[in-house]
Amino acid sequence: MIHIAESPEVTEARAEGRPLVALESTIITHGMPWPKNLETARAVEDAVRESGATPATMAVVDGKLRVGLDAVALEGLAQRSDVRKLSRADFAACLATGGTGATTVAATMIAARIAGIGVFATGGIGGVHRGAETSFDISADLHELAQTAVTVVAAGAKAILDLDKTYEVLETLGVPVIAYGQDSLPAFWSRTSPLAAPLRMDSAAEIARAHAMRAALGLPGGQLVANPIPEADEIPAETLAPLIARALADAEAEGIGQKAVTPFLLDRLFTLTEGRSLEANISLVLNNARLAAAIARELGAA
Ligand code: PSU
Repeated sequence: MIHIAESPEVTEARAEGRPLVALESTIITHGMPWPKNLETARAVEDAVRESGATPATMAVVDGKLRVGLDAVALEGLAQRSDVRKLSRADFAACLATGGTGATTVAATMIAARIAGIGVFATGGIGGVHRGAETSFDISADLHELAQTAVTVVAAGAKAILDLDKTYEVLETLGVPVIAYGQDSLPAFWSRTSPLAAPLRMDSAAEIARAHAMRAALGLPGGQLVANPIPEADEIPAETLAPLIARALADAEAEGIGQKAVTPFLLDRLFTLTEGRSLEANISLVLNNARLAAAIARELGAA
């Protein structure tokens, strides 16, 4: 039996048939430093509300799946340093053993499916790490996109990754990758990349119709919507490239591996960009939350 605890806001929205947007919690516990993590989590929820949908931030707290976190739970999670980072492999174990963990993209997709929520906003998905040909480090987020029917709005895959290989794997897995409003794929902190987008859509309504069509066809798996960061907040790829190279070299020198890699690299880039990478990250998550809310509103009509 899964213990699910829904926030009153989510229960009310569901009862009234209003649109819901799932949000993850790993970005809060492992992706941003305190207290910006809490401020951002609140601002992202508000962005969803202002765009006409209800936020459902997902987490596992003391063995219960929380669908929507109240103010106390959100703050508690943001302040704790002992929270696990949950993906598909350890989600059930955490629930079964009464543990507490934050949900990654993969685990949030599973939670959204259980809660009957079709769309989810995050910053950037995990993907194929650079050097994966020897380390085999590939995020479970990619396989989840292939299996779980949730539309994920992100600013693409994080640029610390090997973007070419990440999108190759998504293609192999049959995951639709849709660039929003442009022909190239965005690269998280930067609006564009040299990679052409496999699909382009210019409205939330089209994305919602494509989501519904996949369901009608009986296709498992979700869609990745790659939404470029707002222009004013982007960091040009040329500025970032040497800093990413340095952060990667530091990770290798310090022997950082597995689940610790992404949080380590994000933290190193925060220092190397003197905080600019965090401001960009916040801006893109807010932007994704607004688009996800627009898609959620359309999903009701699709
Ligand atoms: N988006 C962000 N910051 C983050 C993440 C997403 O802006 O920290 C998290 C998500 O939870 C994603 C995880 O699933 O990073 C990827 O981790 P890994 O590379 O270890 O799979």
